[in-house]
Amino acid sequence: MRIAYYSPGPELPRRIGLIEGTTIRPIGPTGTTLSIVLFDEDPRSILENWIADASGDPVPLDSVPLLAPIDAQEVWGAGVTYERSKVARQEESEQGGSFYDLVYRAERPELFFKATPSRVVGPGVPIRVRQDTRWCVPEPELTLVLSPKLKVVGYTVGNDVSARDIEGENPLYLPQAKVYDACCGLGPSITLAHAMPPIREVGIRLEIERDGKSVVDESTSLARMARTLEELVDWLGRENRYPEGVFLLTGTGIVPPDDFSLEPGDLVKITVDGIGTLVNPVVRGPLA
Ligand code: DO4
Ligand code: MG
Repeated sequence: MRIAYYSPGPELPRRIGLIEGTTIRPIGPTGTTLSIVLFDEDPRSILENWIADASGDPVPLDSVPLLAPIDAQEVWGAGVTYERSKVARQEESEQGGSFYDLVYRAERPELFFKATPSRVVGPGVPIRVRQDTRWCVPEPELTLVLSPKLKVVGYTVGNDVSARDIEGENPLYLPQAKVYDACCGLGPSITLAHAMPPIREVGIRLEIERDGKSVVDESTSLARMARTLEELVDWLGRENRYPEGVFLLTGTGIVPPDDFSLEPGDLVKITVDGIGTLVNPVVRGPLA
């Protein structure tokens, strides 16, 4: 079962839709929110009830804009959860290298605040390269959609856009490398937990096109993650509550070659098995 936020037309409020093949149809009352689904003890049942009662017609998926599947939730990230990420950080950081090795092996994972909903962009909306970086990469990450009680309600695709030169200069600059306007892509939809393939078999692919040509095409699998999703969620919930639910990006296992940096005009495509492909163009410069 895949759901998404979409815009049914200009001036109309966003709706939650059920994706069925190449169509989407509205479910739930107008004005309902993802928070309402997440608050429910049994999100699957609430959606199944809405589906049973749905009276709106399905429309072709490509005829309506899908929106970022978030409303009031915080977005957090886990880091250095794959060996590839650990090695890349050690290479980019002259003095902080050992911190990454330590955190890769430590019981406590790296968890960081990534974005408020207003800093998140949805499918087709540009992600931004900071104006003060020369080395910026997308990070394709399986993303957990968690209820206020930290139950995994579903999964979406996340892009933890990061400035490698800023975080490499000094690990204390991490928040500036990671958190700024349009620093995070989410979407295109949420696959409910019961409908996902077995998690360790899930593949993640990162494709980047420049001037219509493929310049990056790399894949990994959740089997390569050095931690379990359960332990990441457990640590996320220590000493923090998330009254609206929370998104957790679970770390990147793909890092483009060191001579690669995103440029304006690039197209970033991230595919996660069982969810779909999140596509975002890239911009740099002041916000519109
Ligand atoms: O420590 C830097 C951030 C790591 C990260 O975002 C990742 O591994 O995905
Ligand atoms: Mg990351």
